[in-house]
Amino acid sequence: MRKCPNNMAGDKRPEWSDPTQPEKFSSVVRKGVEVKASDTEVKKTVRFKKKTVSGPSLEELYQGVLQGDRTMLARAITLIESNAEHHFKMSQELLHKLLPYTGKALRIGITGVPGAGKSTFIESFGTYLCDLGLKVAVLAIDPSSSISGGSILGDKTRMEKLTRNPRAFIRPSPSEGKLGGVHRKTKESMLVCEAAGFDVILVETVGVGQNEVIVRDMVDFFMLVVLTGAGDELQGMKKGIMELADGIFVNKADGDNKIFAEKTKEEYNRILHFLQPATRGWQTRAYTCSALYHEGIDNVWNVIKAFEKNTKASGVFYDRRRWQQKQWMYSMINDQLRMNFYNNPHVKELLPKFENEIIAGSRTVASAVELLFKEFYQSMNYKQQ
Ligand SMILES: Nc1nc2c(ncn2[C@@H]2O[C@H](COP(=O)(O)OP(=O)(O)OP(=O)(O)O)[C@@H](O)[C@H]2O)c(=O)[nH]1
Ligand SMILES: [Mg+2]
Repeated sequence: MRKCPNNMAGDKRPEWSDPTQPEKFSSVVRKGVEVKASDTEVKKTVRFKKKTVSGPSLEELYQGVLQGDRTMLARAITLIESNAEHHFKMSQELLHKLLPYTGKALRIGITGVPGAGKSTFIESFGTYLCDLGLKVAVLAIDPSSSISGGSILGDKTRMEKLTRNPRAFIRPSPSEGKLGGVHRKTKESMLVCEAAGFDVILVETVGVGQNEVIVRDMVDFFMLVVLTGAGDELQGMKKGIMELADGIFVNKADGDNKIFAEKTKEEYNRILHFLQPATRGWQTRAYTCSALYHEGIDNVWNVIKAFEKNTKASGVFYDRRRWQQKQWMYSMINDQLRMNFYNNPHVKELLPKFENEIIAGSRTVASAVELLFKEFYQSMNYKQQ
């Protein structure tokens, strides 16, 4: 019979084995192992450690942006667009460091009704500028994703060539949200692009709502892309928006439409003659172009360059930029006020309750507002003590 190995000492033959013929059985009953309570304790091992992806440091962002690193530029803009308080602080520090490198780009705002051809125009105009050796950044203030739905998606396909151009950088819009901040976010994104070395910044917005005014307040040249239309339509067009523009471009001046585009241009010029110009010393005029067929695009640039030369010589260019700094401050104050108010825990708690009461007709709007502010101010006083 083979001898059991050491560690099997204590093993027994099974009861049913024949003790007279032990060599016929190889089965054994192994002795159990005594286990202490402490051995059964499950060791705490963290199996799925949550990965914390730490973003680039302030210094990395600063250096990256100055070197024109696109990834860092995109990260810096993401930081600016974030609504988190610690991101806000970091983005402000970054801006403070970058500010000396800003201000050299030409800032151009582009607006027009949905379908006017803004995106196609930016593709054509942006590519034209890149071919001239300039670096072009495109930013968008775009509420249309909620109005016409998914126009950013459309833009990606309409700006395909520009998206692939190494001299261009395209960034879709920050979302509006209740706390606002679109003005600040776009303005600051623009400054970061300037620090990254972009020569021309194009800010696109759909011509609805308040956005034209916001863009007008942050650009040097503001252009309106329009379509051909009958005289009556032009008369009915909001005078306000025409008075914001430094140039009106009748797009889609191609094929059979060309002749109508020329007529529309004349019509616009007639109306513009009676309007207050947007920029002192500069007569806003209408022109035709075809974004799709790249016609008249060089003329757009000539108009803008002439505008720059004219307004820089008269000082209007610099006056406007100084005034815009002031506007930026007020816009930030408004953001801050809104953010403080809506993020206040007392306000947050009361708002939905008051909303329901107002809808049910059991509370007046005035009393809700009065109480909300009372709570807000009281909690502010409490904080200050
Ligand atoms: N014939 C012609 N079609 C054009 C021209 N420019 C744009 N289009 C067409 O007009 C349509 C709308 O163009 P977009 O560039 O998307 O217009 P948009 O103003 O950006 O529109 P939203 O993003 O919805 O506000 C597209 O089908 C374009 O191909 C042009 O110069 N000529
Ligand atoms: Mg578009």
